[in-house]
Amino acid sequence: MVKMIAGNLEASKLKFCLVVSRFNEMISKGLVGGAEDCLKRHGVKDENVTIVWVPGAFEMPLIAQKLAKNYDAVICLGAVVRGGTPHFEYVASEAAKGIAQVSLQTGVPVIFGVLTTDSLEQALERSGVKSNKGFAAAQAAIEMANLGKEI
Ligand code: INI
Repeated sequence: MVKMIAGNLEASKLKFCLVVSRFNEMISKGLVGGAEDCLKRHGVKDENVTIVWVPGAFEMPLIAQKLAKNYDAVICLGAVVRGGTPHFEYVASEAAKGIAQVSLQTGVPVIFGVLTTDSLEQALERSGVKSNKGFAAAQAAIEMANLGKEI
């Protein structure tokens, strides 16, 4: 018989930290709203959610690393929007690599809720106007936190 394991979405006893980029702050605030909505709807208590603001997505990995041990999952939220220079590539790729590395090093799920878009319009669409990547990131955090305990 096949054994199947999937993380459940029960979150009333879990603790989360949101690491949020102040760069493109309006987008970030939309993502935070989506993440908070998701956590609340899955039973997470207000006192079990901490929000830490960082200057930009590039700074997320270090702060996530310092925080990880105190939480069931860390959710990184922000937006890297393509400009006319290669800066976008460096910031987006270091944020993605760093976040993955922190997750593997600490064993704590660190979720990549960072939009990487070609325009501000695309980022707006994905931070509440049409959909909300923050909500999806929080849901992934709950699932991964529970999956880590179940395996
Ligand atoms: N940081 C972001 O979070 N998003 C961006 O779009 C962005 N761009 O395009 O420059 C950005 N840059 C700042 C970067 O994350 C660092 O804060 C900065 O380089 C200082 O280390």
